[in-house]
Amino acid sequence: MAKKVADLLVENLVNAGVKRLYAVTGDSLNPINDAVRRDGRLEWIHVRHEEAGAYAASMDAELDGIGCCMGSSGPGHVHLINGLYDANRSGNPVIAVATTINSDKLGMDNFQETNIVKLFDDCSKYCVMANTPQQAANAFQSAIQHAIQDRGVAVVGLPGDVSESEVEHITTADKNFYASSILVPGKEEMKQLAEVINSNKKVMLFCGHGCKEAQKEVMQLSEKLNAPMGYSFRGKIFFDNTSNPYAVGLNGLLGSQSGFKAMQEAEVLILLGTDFPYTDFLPEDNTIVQIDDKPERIGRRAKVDYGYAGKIKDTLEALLPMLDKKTDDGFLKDMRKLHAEQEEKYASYIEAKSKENNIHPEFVASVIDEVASDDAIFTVDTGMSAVWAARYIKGKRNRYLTGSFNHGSMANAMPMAIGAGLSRPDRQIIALCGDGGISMLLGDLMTISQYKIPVKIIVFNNRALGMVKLEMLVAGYPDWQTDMKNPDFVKVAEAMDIKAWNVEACQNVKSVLQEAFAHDGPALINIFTDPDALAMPPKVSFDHVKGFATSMGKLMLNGQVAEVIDTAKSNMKYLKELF
Ligand SMILES: Cc1ncc(C[n+]2csc(CCOP(=O)(O)OP(=O)(O)O)c2C)c(N)n1
Ligand SMILES: [Mg+2]
Repeated sequence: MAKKVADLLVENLVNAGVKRLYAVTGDSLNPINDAVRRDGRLEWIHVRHEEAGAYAASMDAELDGIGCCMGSSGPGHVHLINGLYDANRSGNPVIAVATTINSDKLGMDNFQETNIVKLFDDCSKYCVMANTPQQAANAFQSAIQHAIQDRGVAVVGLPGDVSESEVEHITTADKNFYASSILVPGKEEMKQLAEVINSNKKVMLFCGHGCKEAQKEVMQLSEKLNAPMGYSFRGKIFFDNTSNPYAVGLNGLLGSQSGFKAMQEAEVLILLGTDFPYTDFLPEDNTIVQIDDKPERIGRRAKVDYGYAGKIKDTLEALLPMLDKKTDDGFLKDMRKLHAEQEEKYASYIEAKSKENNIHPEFVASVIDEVASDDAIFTVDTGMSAVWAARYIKGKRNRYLTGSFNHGSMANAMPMAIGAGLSRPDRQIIALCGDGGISMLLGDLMTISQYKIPVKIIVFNNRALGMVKLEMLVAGYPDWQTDMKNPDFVKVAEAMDIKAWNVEACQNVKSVLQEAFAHDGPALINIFTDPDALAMPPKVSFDHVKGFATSMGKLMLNGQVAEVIDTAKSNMKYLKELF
């Protein structure tokens, strides 16, 4: 029986497990809008900016295995780009439907025309232009299958006239397959891996997001080897909890001395499911093992000696019985001691005195950690809130934390919270936003309001692009164009029918957060934080650098500050020593 292409698309999406899509309707997207409405099984979330929709779809995919967003002709789908980059780089299967002008008009620089394949090429794993109804019918199943199996974005370019046309005969499967397999290194490789570990004393594990399904096995490995366990930002929420006796912290720009040192001092460093990009923080002289289910990643960041293709869970299950128990826990104890000192140092930053409207963000983050539920889902903006989350948000029972950790885009936390809120209505969703970040996609607070998504939006309002401010000062630039005049975020939220609170004083942080978290509906908490809070390097006071940069009126490198700036700029060595 003949079927409309738009109806077939809806059917494919439903059969693949898609529950909702994010879009702004219009022109060539209208036939799909109509098909979704008539079918009734997909939820249509009308976002205010398509970029927010792409982030939200990415979050659906991260939590539920698949997500979907759509953009209408030209500017409509161009707006998806940044969120799709983020999804694609995070390994989140997202189907993006970019509808476009009628097929007979394509290729002649017509109104709202883009070259879809060229446009999305760099932010997708698969991109197909459905030029005819039959091609569209074939492309849907294939695009979804690519997104699932290649773990990324698949884009379908779909002219409006094609959507409205009918197809007679469908040759593809009418469903998609979440095909998974056991993935372990070969027999000889497993023997070699066990031998490397058994023949060395000091082993350290460094765990990334690839350990998500292997938390139990990673813990068993640490236990068997008395191995300190470090983690990347994407891996931290699975292991960074106070009851983990092996945790030694993060490494990298947001990391700690213990996370860094353990890596340097281990005889064997095992990188587990991590594509940790900060090569400056990785050691060069010890033996490095890397295991990843995407073997193309092996060796690209570090001087890896042994590389293996395997899922972390499968590989560790097979490996554990092949390993000898290590009884010497000296290395672990030393690193844990260092870790405890580091945690104490972080705790001392919380206690620093806050002035009115200059609440220490470290304190705020620690209170969030304290009052959030044990299975909260946190989304964090790129900027200083990521630093505070890295340091103060702990794993607890079943928490999850995510952000734009690969793409590094601002404004991600609020739209990601939209996706998390819709796909996990049973969980507490907390977005840690910068004031710069929330300003960027502010209109989508209205999406939260319209669909009554009960997320908690916390704005770290430091009236500045704080991270860039710091970055400029450390690099020796006077900070310029980093301050912001902000709207009254509480009034903005209230105008949008979102309950909101201002917090100007330290002593109110906890009670307001508790009240907002208990509120049965969306909430925004605008916290006036210290714009001069210093995240790194920890030994350099912000006033030092600021005084130097501004009072001179021009750059004069001298004394300690010159040394800091010079070294930080040239090779990060100084930063490393500070840790
Ligand atoms: C879309 C985008 N634009 C610019 C940047 C560069 N950048 C990174 S962090 C940052 C400042 C963020 O400011 P804010 O959201 O206020 O957070 P804060 O650091 O002050 O906590 C900027 C401009 C980016 N990462 N992404
Ligand atoms: Mg800011």
